[in-house]
Amino acid sequence: MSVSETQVGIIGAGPAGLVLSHLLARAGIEAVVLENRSREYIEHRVRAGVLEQSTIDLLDEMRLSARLRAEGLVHHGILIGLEGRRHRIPLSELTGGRAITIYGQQELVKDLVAARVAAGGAIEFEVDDVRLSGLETARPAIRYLKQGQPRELRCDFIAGCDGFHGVARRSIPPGALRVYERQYPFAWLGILAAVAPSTDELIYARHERGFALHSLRSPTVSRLYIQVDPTAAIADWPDDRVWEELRLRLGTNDGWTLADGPVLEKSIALHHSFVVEPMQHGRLFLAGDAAHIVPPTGAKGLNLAVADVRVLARAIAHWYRSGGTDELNRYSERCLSRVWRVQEFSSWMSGLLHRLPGVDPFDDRTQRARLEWLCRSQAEARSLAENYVGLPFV
Ligand code: FAS
Ligand code: PHB
Repeated sequence: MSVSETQVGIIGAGPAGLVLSHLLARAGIEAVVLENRSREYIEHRVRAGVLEQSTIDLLDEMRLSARLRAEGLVHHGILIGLEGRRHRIPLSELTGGRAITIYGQQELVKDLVAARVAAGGAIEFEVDDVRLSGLETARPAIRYLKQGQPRELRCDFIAGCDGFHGVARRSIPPGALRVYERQYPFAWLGILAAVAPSTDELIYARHERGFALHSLRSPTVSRLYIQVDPTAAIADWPDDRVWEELRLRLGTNDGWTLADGPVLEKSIALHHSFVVEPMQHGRLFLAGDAAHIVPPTGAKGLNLAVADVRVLARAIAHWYRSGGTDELNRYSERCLSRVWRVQEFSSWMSGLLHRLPGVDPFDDRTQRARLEWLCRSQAEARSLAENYVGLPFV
């Protein structure tokens, strides 16, 4: 068994693990990232697409935003579609100039991996059978297989950035965590299409046939979602049917048309809210989807992962500088205040815009009235805008 030593062992090369490895390197702290997929795979995995102002500001500060600034699309508003009408929420006007940037998660992952490798950072891809031990000791360890060979990485801290299905959270004794969970009675079928977007800003549409979202990735690539039943299968949704449904749900009374094109990727994502408390167990710190999942309606998952590791990197750097554990001990509490704010906002957005199966006519009317109020009340629109562009980091 080959044994190696480092300061921080990071499991997972998603946005959480990669941003953490960069933040620690900036603080002069050594880290090793262990990822069970190939570099090729993680750099092509289609997921998020909306980056909050705070995420952008942090990537600027870390000098990791060059391509994002060059190719990302800055949006100062979003559109709400309701019964054939569109209403614009002027995000920047309502938030003192803050904005969102559209940039594919896989593009960000590509940039973060390239910069880490170029700086000589350690990322091990295609590791297997990752196992954690000694979490309640001063030198926890991560055992794993690399090309079938057993390895052990000893460290001061382990960062569990391995997503919802990862091994880190499952390494914590069951009774040590409180789990909060909510399943939603709908899912999103998402497509990536090689067609110029038919809108300059995101369209969130509430429709009696169900929710629809027109997002985008570039001037030539669109990203679109429709609400489907959680039991739906990709085979039920041939491309033509998807485009037809998008046209119906995004349609307006003013003759706007949706251009279609070749579908590059199609996937179904269930809507799920999940939070574990605390986000720490001994020397193991959970961050991102390993600790919490939000429904994508608020476009928050990736941004919350970045917010967590910003707090974690500062707490770990404080420990190496001063030996103080105060910031480490407050890691969970500090992250969870943002996590619950975002959970509330994301489930509010989901409840506002989706058609609930078997909905009671009274609830249907109040949902519509809530949406109409959002389109009329500047206070309501400002509340959405503040949450959507992302609350400043504290
Ligand atoms: P990730 O899941 O991104 O990364 C975890 C990494 O750990 C992965 O690379 C995985 O391969 C690796 N790993 C897992 N188990 C391991 C093990 N045992 N050993 C080693 N490595 C392991 N969020 C938004 O904000 N906006 C959106 O539009 C949006 N759309 C989404 C669409 C889909 C289909 C999905 C699934 C999610 C979407 N999200 C969206 C949420 C998503 O972006 C996540 O919040 C984000 O990827 C979280 O980042 P991480 O916590 O780094 O987890
Ligand atoms: C996306 O562009 O993929 C996207 C945008 C907004 C959301 C979710 C996903 O709420």
